[in-house]
Amino acid sequence: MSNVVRDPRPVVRKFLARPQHEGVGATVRRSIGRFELKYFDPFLVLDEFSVSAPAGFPDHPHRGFETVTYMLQGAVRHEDFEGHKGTIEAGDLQWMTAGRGIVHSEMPASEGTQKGLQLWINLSSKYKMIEPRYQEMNNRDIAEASKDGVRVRVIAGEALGIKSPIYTRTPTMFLDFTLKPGSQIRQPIPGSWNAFVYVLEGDGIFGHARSSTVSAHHLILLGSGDGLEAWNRSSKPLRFILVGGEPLGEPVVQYGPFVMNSQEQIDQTIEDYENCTNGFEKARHWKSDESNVVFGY
Ligand code: FJE
Ligand code: FE
Repeated sequence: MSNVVRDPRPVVRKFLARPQHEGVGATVRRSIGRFELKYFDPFLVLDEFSVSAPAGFPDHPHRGFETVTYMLQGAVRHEDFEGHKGTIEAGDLQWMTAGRGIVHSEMPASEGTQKGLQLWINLSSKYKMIEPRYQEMNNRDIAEASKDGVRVRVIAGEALGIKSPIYTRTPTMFLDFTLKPGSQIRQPIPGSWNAFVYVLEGDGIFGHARSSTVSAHHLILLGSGDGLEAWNRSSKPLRFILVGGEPLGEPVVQYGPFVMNSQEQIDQTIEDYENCTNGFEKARHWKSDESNVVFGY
């Protein structure tokens, strides 16, 4: 990928992600996936979540897409129906390809408020029924580069000459930028991809030097061009994620945590989940450890 940005992408839409209730007692700021922005191909959901015990996301299924969990503060304990379990701590990444089916729980793992981002990336029709797969990285293993007041953590894709080892079944870039006051970036993005920025902290200028300021909890969609230009002209650090992905251009039929291409496939999925078939076999006798603790049985 060329390192030059000749045709910066403009900001075409802006959304404030207000808190809403999800899971059991949890709060999410949902930007993609809400009514005004149901789908931004290939992205289905972007949640900035906040959970404190005993709230959380107890036993639930997924099929047909990937969930990417990137922790910002605290920790979440994850456990699935195949016995895969672990704790995702601040700075850690879990890239889960649900494929034909995962049933799992995602619950707070420590005291206080656990915060993070969860992104749902759609899978192409030919990969919706693949075997589930996890790619996990600890905070210290995520590649980081710093230059001229800019720090980038490369979750997926490439930035400042550094590449992430994460394999993206749907071609995706996911970069976590922190800009010191007075600094700026130019980041190439493949021309045919959809791309957005979500601001985590501080105030930034995106797209063009004379654009208006964007503050925390805002999502901005980028228009066409070959990259992102962004500036921090404030007196505090600016932190945001830049995410881009190759659009699938396929029909999307969603029923909660099941995302397929047709209503028939959704009906089949509901049947598979109810009957524990076609990938949901192990759900028959499974219950997370957490569900015993939380509900006391
Ligand atoms: C889900 C409602 C949900 N955002 N962010 C319905 F809340 C969920 C779900 C999550 C979720 C989990 C974490 Cl750890 C972080 C999240 C939604 O689990 F899957 C459905 N279907
Ligand atoms: Fe989940």
